Amino acid sequence: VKKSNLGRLARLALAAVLAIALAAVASACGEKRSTEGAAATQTAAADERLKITYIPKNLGNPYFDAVVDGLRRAAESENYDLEVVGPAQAGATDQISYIDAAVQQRVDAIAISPNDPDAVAPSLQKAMAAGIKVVSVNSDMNPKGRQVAILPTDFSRLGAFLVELQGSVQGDRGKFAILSATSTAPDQNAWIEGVRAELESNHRYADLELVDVVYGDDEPDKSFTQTKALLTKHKDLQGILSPTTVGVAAAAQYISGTPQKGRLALTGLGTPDQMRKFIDDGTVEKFALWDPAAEGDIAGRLMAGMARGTLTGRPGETFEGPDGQLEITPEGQVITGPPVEFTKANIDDFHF
Ligand code: RAM
Repeated sequence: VKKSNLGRLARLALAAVLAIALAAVASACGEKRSTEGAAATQTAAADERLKITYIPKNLGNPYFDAVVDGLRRAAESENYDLEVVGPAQAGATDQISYIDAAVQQRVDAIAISPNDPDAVAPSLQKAMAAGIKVVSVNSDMNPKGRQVAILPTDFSRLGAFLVELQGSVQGDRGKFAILSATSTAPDQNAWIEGVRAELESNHRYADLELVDVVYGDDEPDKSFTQTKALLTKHKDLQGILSPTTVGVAAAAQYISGTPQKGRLALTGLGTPDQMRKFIDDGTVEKFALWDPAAEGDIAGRLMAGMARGTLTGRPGETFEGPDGQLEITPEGQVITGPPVEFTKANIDDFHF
């Protein structure tokens, strides 16, 4: 064998070894891919304990703690372990690393309260491609990123509801501003749009004027400062509507220490536990919310059913919720329930 042939043989041998190695890697990948593919259609056994991850907008917000209570309630009957992870702040891209980590851990399902309708969608698409069930909780998002969206209430009616609430505390007239959460929050933005539509279309509110929308980012300090700034900027402001539990509590905190207490018409969506003292001291006459735990409970039942293959998560499907039958709408949404108004008369009946 000539030297040159030796070299050629060596190269051939190396190529063969490489080919075998590559084939092995490819087959391993193929196996992995087919496992994933199988997971995408196959389901967990009826008695298997599932792993579910919930990613709230941010940690430390009592509203999402109540959603977690509902998810934990469902965990008992649905037999799953729940992990709650999320960012400290509710920025548009802050949840992505938590989604990716849940995919790495091969959880059975992910529930997320998205901080942005699109930013989280690509990571959630990867999760679904790996066979993980994905539901959006508290708002919808880009439908490519989720299978079902659990809405806390009927979004098509909430705008009118909030205007009626605001109108009722300021006599359907005068200027008011909105103190929202983050500027990208899909739930908040849908509701603000609904408020504007109602103001424009309903003659009853011809004298009620929305003059500003500001963002407290669901941070108490920033929401407090934004309230103060609103009152400085608009000397004739008569009301503030804050459709976020963090915002309305922080605004009440600020207003309660000013001569505007009891005069400025402040209302919004708050938790009874955070707002009780402001109802008691007259800073707020009334506010509203639904039961955040109910949507957590619904999400838990739905995800477990989808992971076990007893539910598909497709439009038109019905399933048993905590308070009766629920149906997935043609848009792939599940609507939890109507809002409740809280006043001095009933607030002590509610604890969350
Ligand atoms: C806040 C969040 C959430 C909203 C509730 C009412 O905690 O911003 O988006 O639904 O309040």
